[in-house]
Formats: sequence, structure tokens, C-alpha cells
Amino acid sequence: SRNKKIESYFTKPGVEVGNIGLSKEDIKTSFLEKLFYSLGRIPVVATPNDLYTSLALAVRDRVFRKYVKSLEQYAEEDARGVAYLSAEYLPGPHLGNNLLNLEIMEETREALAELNLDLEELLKEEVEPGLGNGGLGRLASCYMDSLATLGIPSIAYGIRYEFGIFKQEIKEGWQVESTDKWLHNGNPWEVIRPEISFEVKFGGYTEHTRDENDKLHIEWIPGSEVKGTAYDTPILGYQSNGIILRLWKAEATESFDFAAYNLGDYYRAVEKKMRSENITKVLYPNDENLSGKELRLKQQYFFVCCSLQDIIRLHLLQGRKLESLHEKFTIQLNDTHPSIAVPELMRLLVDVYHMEWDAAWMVTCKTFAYTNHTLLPEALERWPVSLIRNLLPRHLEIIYEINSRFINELRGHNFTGDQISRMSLVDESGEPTIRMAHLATVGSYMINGVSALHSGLLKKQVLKDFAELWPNKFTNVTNGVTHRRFLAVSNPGLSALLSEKIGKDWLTHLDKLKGLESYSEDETFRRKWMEVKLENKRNLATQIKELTGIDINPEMLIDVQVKRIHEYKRQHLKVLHILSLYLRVKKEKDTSIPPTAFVFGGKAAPGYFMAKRIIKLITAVGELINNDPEVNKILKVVFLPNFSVKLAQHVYPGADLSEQISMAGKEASGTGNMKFALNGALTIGTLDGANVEIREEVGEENFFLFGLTTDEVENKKAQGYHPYKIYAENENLKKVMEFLLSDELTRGDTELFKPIYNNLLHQDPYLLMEDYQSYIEQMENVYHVWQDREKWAKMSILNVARMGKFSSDRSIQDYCEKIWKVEAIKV
Ligand code: 475
Repeated sequence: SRNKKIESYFTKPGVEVGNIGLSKEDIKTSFLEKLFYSLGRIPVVATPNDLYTSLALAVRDRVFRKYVKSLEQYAEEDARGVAYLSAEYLPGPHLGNNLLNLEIMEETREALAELNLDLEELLKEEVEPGLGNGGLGRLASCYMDSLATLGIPSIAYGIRYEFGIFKQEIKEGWQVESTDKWLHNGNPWEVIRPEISFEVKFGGYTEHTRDENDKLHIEWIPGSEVKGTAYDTPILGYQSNGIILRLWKAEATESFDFAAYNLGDYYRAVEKKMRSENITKVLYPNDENLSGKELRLKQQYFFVCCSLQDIIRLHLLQGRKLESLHEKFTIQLNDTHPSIAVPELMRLLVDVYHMEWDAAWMVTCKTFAYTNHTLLPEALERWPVSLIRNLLPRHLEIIYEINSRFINELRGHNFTGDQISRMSLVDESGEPTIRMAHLATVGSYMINGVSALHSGLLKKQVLKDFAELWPNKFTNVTNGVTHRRFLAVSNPGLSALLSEKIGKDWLTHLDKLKGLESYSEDETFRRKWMEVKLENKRNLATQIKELTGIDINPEMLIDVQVKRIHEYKRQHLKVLHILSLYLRVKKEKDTSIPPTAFVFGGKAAPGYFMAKRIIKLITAVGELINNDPEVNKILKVVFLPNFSVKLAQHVYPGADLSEQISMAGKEASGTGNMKFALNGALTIGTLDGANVEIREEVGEENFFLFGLTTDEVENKKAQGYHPYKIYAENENLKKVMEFLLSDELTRGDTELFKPIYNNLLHQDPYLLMEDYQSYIEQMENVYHVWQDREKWAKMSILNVARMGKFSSDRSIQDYCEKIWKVEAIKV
């Protein structure tokens, strides 16, 4: 049936070029047009990638139509808009999401079926852009979905990394990294804009001269230059507008090879070109950790410089003056990664557009707002003064000037010397460094944390002095997730059940889920609920089998922890619990434990020794348990390789239990916690990040709480914490800990888990020993409730019904009201 003449595929006579209708026939026609005329393929020879690409192109046309409409309207209304600056994005696969947002999922499925093609197969073909590490990048993408859906005039800027986050494979139980060639098969979603490109300077020196009127002129004579070119990807909202994700790629400037070329030194010229392109080659894979590498600072400045030039271009295009920049644009800094934007905007306004310092500073401080995503000291960005001097000599001067004026202001407020040195942008305690969080804070009109707890701690810890100086500049915006991708697209079974009961309004108003509450008492509904969950668990079991070869019985309790591997997130606490169960089954012949599959997933930073050991520990425990016939009917342990947005979309719907077990005070918010609960998983967690608010919403009786609170953690540490003592006094814990060194687990390599063992016994910075008992006990309670599936189902329904607050639509509305003062313009 694939071997037909081209004409026979077009059922409509006289099909027109530029067909963008939404009917089944229109989609079929466009799909074939793309296959024939954009790719030059006929069905018999078309590869799966050709078929996927044709469909993607057909869908992209429709997405662009919506985008162009939004743009027209935004321009017409001369609206105030948001520019979102983020070094990372994790959009996930575009195709399914765009089909949902265009409301053509079924039409497309049928159109393809008539051509003997399966939509699901084509969806699988898409390689996602892995342009981020984890939470922060994914949050940026959720926000784009909501900005588009709500009709907020906005543009998102970032970096078009040629290699995204590394691909993770598990070999002999260890993480092995390889490069992510996400562009290998082409990228049908992006459009290059060769005419939107800007020059970016690096290095060199500055020249200070005075003119005849004694006015100071400063010129930056760079040592090198590169060009940034825009690549645009349209992001469509649900039933509504579209916005652009504009990513910059580094290239050599036109003149790059001039001198060398004329001298006939072709190779030297090309080498220079390659050096320029290095800037956007690869994403740094450190989540919540500094790399401190020059190339990373280059990446940050590169994308900030291009983005600010573009914003200014857009502003001037409308015939406006730069003095009003802050009235038309607000620029959101996604963490400090783009915070070099503060001195860069000052440089552009003062040096390039000749504004007076005070006027320029007023515009700058009213333009930026800054979101902090982490309090971990090792993640707070600091750049050595020497590095900035070499790479961005003019910016260093500007930072010093900002700092000296700021310090004068502090003196005016009678701040003490201690306070002043704590608050200074320059840390002179060791090698002088610039504290980027301070720079972002001084240069912004608003600063926010990402959950109520985190925003509170931000004011109490990292930015304490600043919060005292400017109490009104600090606020909270609790994170949210897009329920369109993480429920409607990824969990069609549950979505259909929801819509059947409460209608489809929840797609744009997640609060409508409240309407489900009363059905938790309805037995028939509960049965349907459990059937949907079981189906999703079967799907997850299939994924697990495909990816790991491990068989999971879908009836088991599926207990999941997926997130970056980090000691503060305490994946190893989960492992200690699993080992305690293993010992019960194995040594005490206790078969009363409900069958459970423990599923882990997440990447470790390639240079993070302990995180990589923790992965090896998980897989070693898996090897032991999964291959032991005495145990493997009751317990299974799985490590899913290469966790990604695509894989996540199978994981959340299939989970029964969500592990959110970080030490209190460390997880700024978490967003996986929200995705699990939205899909009907119950949570076991500490009072950390947004867990606090999730528990508040779903009710404490529907949440499995354990562990110390943030205050208790602080007190414990202040009193002097002795993990060894806890270990010595808890027989069960002792056995579990000793098992880490056993031959059974380590196969004779007794050194294998010593680093983890020693760390827990003698330092234990994240209080695993302290929280162990409380965790074990709460897990017993989980099992107790699990035995009563009706009760479990009730709790699950109530969790979903009460998740309204955690839509990213609500977060974006909060940003609009509390920070941006921007209004929606719906097409
Ligand atoms: C928090 N990443 C989550 C999420 O707000 C929170 C830091 C330095 C360099 C590279 N990446 C980072 C983060 O700091 C990060 O992802 N933070 C996370 O942001 C969104 O939900 O609790 O850990």
C-alpha cells in the first residue's frame, strides 16, 4: 500500500499550496506534500525519520500561523512584554504537545492511519532537545507553555548548544557518558534567522579619553569577536497564542579570516573559525555546582550580549527611546547564569548609546528581575576577578563602579563595616571574586525564590542583609508545571476520565480539578481510577523491560525517585530502606512485605564522585535483589538509564509512590513532586521546598511525612551532630550499614562503597542517619495504606483534585501580578 503513484495520495482535487486547515484531509495532504516536496521522498523509500519530519513540518506550518497572528496583535497593541533569559531549556518532544495544543491529535492519528501509519510510532522518532540539566531548565520550558497559553507578550532567549546534556548509559552498573547529538537527524522545529545576528566581543582592553568638554569616553578594544545568529523555535500555547524560543549559535564573524586568508594561511583562518564556534558547542553538565570554567562565562556573556542587543533592536524598531526600555520590557534572569546582563546593559546604555550613568542605572534597575533557584553554597556563582578582567575588561570596571556606588549607599544607611563586606559585590576574603547573586540582586527591581519555604530561607540566609535593606524587593513565586504536557499529553487515560467527569475546562483552569473531590467517595469511579493507573503501570513496565531487560509485575507498588543524583536529594536514603527490606526477606524470611518495584532515574554530573558511586550502589543492590529468587517476587530495583523529558512522560503516569526525600532546607522547590501528584501518585516526603505547599493543599492525611524540619536540622547541626552515635544505637540501621561493605553486595570489592559508608558514619552532611528511623516507619505506614486499595485510591483522587495550585499557569499569573506588571493579550 506504500507503493502508489503520488497523485493517488491526494484525495481532494486541486489541493492548494499553503494548506493549513485542521481537518483530517488537510493534515493528510500537508503531510504528503512535506514528504514529497520538502524532503523529496516517496513512501516506499521513506525512513521513519522522513515520516516524522514530514509530519513535524506539516504541524509547524500550523504552529507558525498561530504565532504570526499573536505577533501581529502584540505589535498592534504595543504591549509591555517579558524577555526570559535562561542558559537552559528542556522543552521535551514538540510534536505531541503541538498536536494537543492545536487540538488535532485525533485528526492526525486518523490521517496517518489512512496511510497505514501509526502516530505513536512517529512520536517515538522525535529526539528531544536536551538543552538543560534538570529542574531549572524544565521550569523555563513549563513557563514558556504557560506564557503562550495565557497570551503574555514574551520572548525566551537561550543558547543553542550543539551537544546538549550527555547521554547516560549504564555499563557494569556505572554511569558512562556520551555526547548528545540531538541535531543529527535535523531539527524540523527551528528556523534560522541569518539576518538576526549580533557581534560579541571578548578580551582586549579599554581606552579612557576626555573630549574638549572634559567628558569621559570609554572604548572597549576587544581581543576577539564572534557572531551570534538566532535560531527560532515556535512554542504554541493551548488553543491560543504562540511565542518564540530564540537560541543563539556562535559563529566566526564575516571578517574572521581576512588577515590570515590574505597571507595564505588558510588553516590558521579556519582554526579561528572553529574556536569561535566552540562557544555554543556543549552544555556544562553540572547541576547545582560551579564549573568555574572560562568557557562557561563566555557562554553566559555571549547569549546575554546577543539577547540584549536584540531587545534593544526590538525596542528601537517601534520608534521608542531607550529611556523607556523598562516600560516596554521586563527581563527575567533565570538564576544568576545571565546576571552579567546587569553590567552589559549598563555598557550598552552608557558606552554605546551615550546615556548618563544615573539615567542608565535607573533604567537597568527597573528592567531586571531575578529568580534564585538554589541555596546550596557550591551552586552560588562567583567568578574570579582575574577571569572577568581578561574576558570582559569593561564589565569589570562597570561592576566596580556599581559596587562603589552601592557601598556609598550602604554607608549612607549606617551599615557596619562587617555588613558592608558581607554585601559587597566583590568577595575579598581569598582570591577576589564577584558574587553574581549580589550583582543580580543590586541590579534588579524584584527578587524571588521558588517556593514559600525557599523564599523565606533566601531572606534569612543567602540574601539576608539585602532583604533587610530592601524588604519590598523580595517576594515568592511558587513553581508550577504545565499540566498540558504532564497530564493531557502524557496521560491520555487519566485525562479522558477527568474530562468525562468534569469536562475539559481543567486544560486551561487546573483548579477545576476540585470538582473531582466528591467522586473519591464513588466506588465505580474509584474502580475506573485504579484501572487507568494499572494501564499506565503496564506501559511503564513495558518501558522498563525495553530499557533494562527487567520484568516488573504491574500489580506491584511502583515506588519512584527520578531526579538528578545529588547527596542532598538522598537517593542513598532510599537505598538504605531497600536494604532493610532485603534483609528482612532474606534473613528473617519475612514475606509479608507487599511486592514493590523501586524505580530510580537521573544523571550524575560527570565529575561528581559520590553521585556516581550512588548510581553504582543502586545498580549493585538491583543486581543482588533482581537475581535472587528468594527475594525477587517481592522486591525489584530498577535504574532507568538516560532520564529525560520523553522518558519522564512515561514514568509519572505509572508511579504509585513519589519519593521527595531531600534534607529539609535544601530542595528549593522541586517540580517532579508536582508532576507525580498530578498523575495520582501519593508522596512520601520531608517538609522541604514545595512539598510543604503540596501537603497543605492535599491535606496532611493524604501525604506521608517524615524527617526533621528545616529548623530542627539547623538546631541539630548547631548542637553538634554525631551520626556514628545514631548508627551505634540502632540495631537495624547498623545491619543495613554493615551490609554496604558485605561481599554479597560488593562481590569482594570491599572498597566499593566505603566512601559512602564512611561519609555517612562520620560526616553525614544531609542527616541520613538522623532521618533513617522516621523514614522507615513512614514507609511502613505507606505499606499499611497500600494494603487497603480503596483507601489508596481515595487519597490518590484527592491528591489530583487538589493540585490546581501547581499549574505553571498560576505561577505565570503570579509573576505577572507580583513582578512583571504585564497583561495578557489573547488572540
Ligand atoms: C532546584 N541548576 C529545584 C528548580 O526552580 C527547583 C545550577 C547551577 C548550574 C546549573 N544548573 C543549576 C539549579 O540550580 C537547579 O536546577 N535548581 C532547581 O531549580 C526550579 O524546583 O528545587 O534544585
